[in-house]
Amino acid sequence: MTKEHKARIVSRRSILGSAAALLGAGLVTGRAQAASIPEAPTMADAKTQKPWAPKFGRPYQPVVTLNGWTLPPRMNGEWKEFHLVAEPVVREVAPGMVAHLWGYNGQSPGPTIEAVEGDKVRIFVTNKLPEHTTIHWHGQLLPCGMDGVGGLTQPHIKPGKTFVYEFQLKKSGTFMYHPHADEMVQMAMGMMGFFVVHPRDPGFMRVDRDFVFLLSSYDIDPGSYVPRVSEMTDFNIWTFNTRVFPGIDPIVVRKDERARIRVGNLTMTNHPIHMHGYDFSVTCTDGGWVRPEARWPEVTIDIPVGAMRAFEFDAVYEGDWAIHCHKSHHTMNPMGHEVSNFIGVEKKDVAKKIRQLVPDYMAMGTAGMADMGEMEMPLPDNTLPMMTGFGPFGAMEMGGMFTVVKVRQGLSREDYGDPGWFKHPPGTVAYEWQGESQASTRAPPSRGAGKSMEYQVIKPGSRPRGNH
Ligand SMILES: [Cu+2]
Repeated sequence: MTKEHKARIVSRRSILGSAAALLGAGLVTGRAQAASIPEAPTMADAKTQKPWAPKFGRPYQPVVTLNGWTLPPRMNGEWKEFHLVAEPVVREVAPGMVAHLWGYNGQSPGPTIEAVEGDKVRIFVTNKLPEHTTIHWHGQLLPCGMDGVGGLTQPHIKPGKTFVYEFQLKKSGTFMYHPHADEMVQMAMGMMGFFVVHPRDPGFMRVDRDFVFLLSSYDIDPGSYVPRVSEMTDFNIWTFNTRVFPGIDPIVVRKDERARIRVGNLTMTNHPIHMHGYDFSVTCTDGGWVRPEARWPEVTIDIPVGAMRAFEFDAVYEGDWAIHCHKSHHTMNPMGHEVSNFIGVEKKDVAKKIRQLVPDYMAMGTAGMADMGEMEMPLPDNTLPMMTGFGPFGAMEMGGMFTVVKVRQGLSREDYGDPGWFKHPPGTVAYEWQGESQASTRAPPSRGAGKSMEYQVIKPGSRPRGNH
């Protein structure tokens, strides 16, 4: 555990009381009763924590959870033990707005569980919610009775009780966890987490940086704190790990490293995740790794509901590359969802009249909505601006499911901190046209750190190089 990780993780002993008190609840039986329940560390900080792996067990390259953290296990004989506490949490969705959700160990999403193929895991689940719950280990191959479907494969975990799940990890890959009890409410309230199983051979599918995040959505009315759980289609908060841009940390990659991004979708709709600047290979689904000959290239990967996709790229192009959901309403924050279209309508006089009745009234711009990105609108308490995020060139007009992949030369291997905005090499930024004389003095634009791109000249009748 790094010092930082340790400092941010809060011991729960003082909150939960002794393990003995929990054992007194009478639900932890048999093999587990011989030992005490492991600590259930908690986290209040919404910043991305550095990758972390325990000193014991098989070695692996840990993942980085975007605006999240990894749950430390403990070793008990041959079992790797974890303790998740299902409980109400307060999550900062972005500076200026908090949501009152349900999650695990102080956060929504819950901490990422990491272990290694072949590990025997024992996961204690304590229910501190006002209603019953279970946990389903989405994608894992396990005994049916460990599958976590309330009523079908186990009794529900009643409030105040602790259940134990025990299984051996059959295969490496990317999995999720979430309740299989009152799902409509519990998932709409933010109960979910990532479960990464690393390969037994640390050289298999090895990458230098490995990022994970979940897609989740909420319906929180401007000015309120708790999601409406009866909503089926009309959500207004679209998140990466229950954060919205500009509250989402950048994905920082050292130039020439190989990077993997794993995305799971626990919303009620699909999300086409688009990354700029690169083509990438889809290398893993929640069903397992994709064989090399079966991988396919993409610049946008559609993530279906209840599924996970991982893609990889060699970070050869420096820059600040946007990564976002391509459904444009998913890169908007709440105020964007009930705006009428006034393009082409001269509405100054109308707005003046409405403002006499509704003092804070502001209509969508006559030319579009871009002018709102720079406007400081009067907003109710605990509400995100509609479109936010300022870059080095002005307002980005992006919220929701959006962040930036920052590829930089000269970072240290452990450095995941925000390196600031990209310094573009001269002659590589789009510019305002100022007439013919200016054009003749400019060098042709190049991409990346001063290295010219190779252009292919295709003559009529010839076949382009590399055409399959
Ligand atoms: Cu989307």
